[in-house]
Amino acid sequence: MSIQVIHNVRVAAIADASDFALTDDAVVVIEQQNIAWVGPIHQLPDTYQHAERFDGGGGVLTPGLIDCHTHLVWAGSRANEFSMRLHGASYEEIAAAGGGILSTVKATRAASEDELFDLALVRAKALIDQGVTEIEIKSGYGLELETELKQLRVARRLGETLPLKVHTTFLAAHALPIEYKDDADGYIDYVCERMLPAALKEGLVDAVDVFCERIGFSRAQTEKVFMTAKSFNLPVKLHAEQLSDQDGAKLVADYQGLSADHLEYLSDAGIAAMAKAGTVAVLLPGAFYFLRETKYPPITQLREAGVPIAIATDANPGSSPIHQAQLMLHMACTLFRLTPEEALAGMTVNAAKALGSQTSGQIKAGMQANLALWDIHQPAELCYQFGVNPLQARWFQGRFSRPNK
Ligand code: DI6
Ligand code: FE
Repeated sequence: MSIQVIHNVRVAAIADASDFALTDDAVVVIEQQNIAWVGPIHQLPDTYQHAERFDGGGGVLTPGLIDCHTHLVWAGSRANEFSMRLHGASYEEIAAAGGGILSTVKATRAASEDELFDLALVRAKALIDQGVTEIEIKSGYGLELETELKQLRVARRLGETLPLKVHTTFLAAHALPIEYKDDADGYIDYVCERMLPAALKEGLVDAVDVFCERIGFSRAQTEKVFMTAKSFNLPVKLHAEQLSDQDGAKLVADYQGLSADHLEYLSDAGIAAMAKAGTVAVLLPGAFYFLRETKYPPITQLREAGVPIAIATDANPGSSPIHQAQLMLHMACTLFRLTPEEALAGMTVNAAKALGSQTSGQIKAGMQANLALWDIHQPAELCYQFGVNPLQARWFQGRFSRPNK
């Protein structure tokens, strides 16, 4: 049996933001793909005394980071829009010139599956080299059957090719395609009756998401998608309260949703419903920053209500063109005033919760051996600085690798 003993590390086990035990001079034992034992070196059981050892050099060992909200698979570029905005064009003018989500849809439809794979591969590798071992990837730039399937196949292929666990999310209800202009209900019927069953039949769907917003889909349309998802026993999540309060967080909580994401306009009723259902609040500081939002998610109230908080990149071409996990830890602290412990719990234990994973996000016996070793002395350093990558090594399901720097 393959056994690895990592010694000379400080282990941040991260059970949650308030239970952030740091064990000095610790040892983690990996057997095959899983963590078999964690503790201080003087308690290491005899059976592991003579196993192969890896010297962690006194660095900090955390669970591998988990990015629980990304839109990683897309083609084209929105750099021109970025530039147009900085030259004074309004959002409407850009949309009228074929911009916005629909411009990414056009490019994604035109790209082959291999082209999409190559584009997404670079982004996924960037995350891996920053200590990410698990991500979620959404569809939503196809808005018609073939392209939604193509995006989800690429997401699955990334998980098969890379040392990375990939969770797929079906987000066909992301925007209204031109083919259904003025017929949002008709599009939702197409999503529920044709697209979701087809994607499910190919084994491409782990969860279902909707963009519930004035410029997305209504609460009633969202509920229709949720009812369909539930009829297939699929978990749901929601882009909720990003630009306005649509009462979406309460809706997704009522469907026992895994997470409600964004949440700048979240109400007290939404918080109470999420707390009751155990729905995770996924905060996306990259989108907040890039869109130059001024309204903050209600962090204090979420904390007081005991809602688990996760942090993710929201990597996408329109509102968060950022593939930097460590930067999100930093921004969670600087923009949202999370403590470093909360930020790290947000990209480990709580991100695992947001993905419905029971076997990742913490360092304890029985969990998968997804680990990141950092050349730092205290975990807060991961949040404090960015731009210098302190990742020394990572283990994915027990497999060791070093980052490309
Ligand atoms: N909310 C967002 O911020 C992104 N999608 C969503 O539902 C925007 C995606 C894009 O502009 O391409
Ligand atoms: Fe998003």
